[in-house]
Amino acid sequence: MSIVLGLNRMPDGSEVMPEDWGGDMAKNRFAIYDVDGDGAEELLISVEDSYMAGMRTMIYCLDDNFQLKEELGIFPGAEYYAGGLVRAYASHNQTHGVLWPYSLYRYDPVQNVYVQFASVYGWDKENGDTDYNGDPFPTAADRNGNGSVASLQDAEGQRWIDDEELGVWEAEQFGGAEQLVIPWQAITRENVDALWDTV
Ligand SMILES: [Ca+2]
Ligand SMILES: [Ca+2]
Repeated sequence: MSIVLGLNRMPDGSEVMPEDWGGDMAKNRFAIYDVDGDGAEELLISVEDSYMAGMRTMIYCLDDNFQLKEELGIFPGAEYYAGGLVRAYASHNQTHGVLWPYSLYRYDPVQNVYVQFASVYGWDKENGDTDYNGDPFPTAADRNGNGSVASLQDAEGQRWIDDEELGVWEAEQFGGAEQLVIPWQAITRENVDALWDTV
């Protein structure tokens, strides 16, 4: 964390904030927390003061050689759940849906990384009758007839489901898992120095 703060470098050597950005490091956040539920703490670094394309939340663990290993890199603003589930929202919504597109990740303890297993976006017919490929609104999937459906992409491929079915599917994925409260702290000298008192 001293390197992130003092040298503006992420663990992979890339700049935390672009040099010409003139950002405020204290607007970025970090946390030490067992977010994946494997019993060991991870280092989370969330770069939020940057260009859109540079905004990212990274999760690192310590590998067997005490090197930081990347478990996940996503856009900031994700939700973290018990059992190693993450709902990562997309940086932009370029769909016809009010539903903000997101991907679901699950921690894989064998590979020691998060693996994306589903992605979702919505389509509200009132925002467009055809998609960007010119395909028509999938009326057959709109079972409740309210003009809203969702695209679900997972191991079974892509399919359209009703917006109500999405809620059922989501409940199955999460299984009532509790949303975690990540103890984020601003990346400041004071907070980083305080780490030495806790290790
Ligand atoms: Ca962990
Ligand atoms: Ca519907």
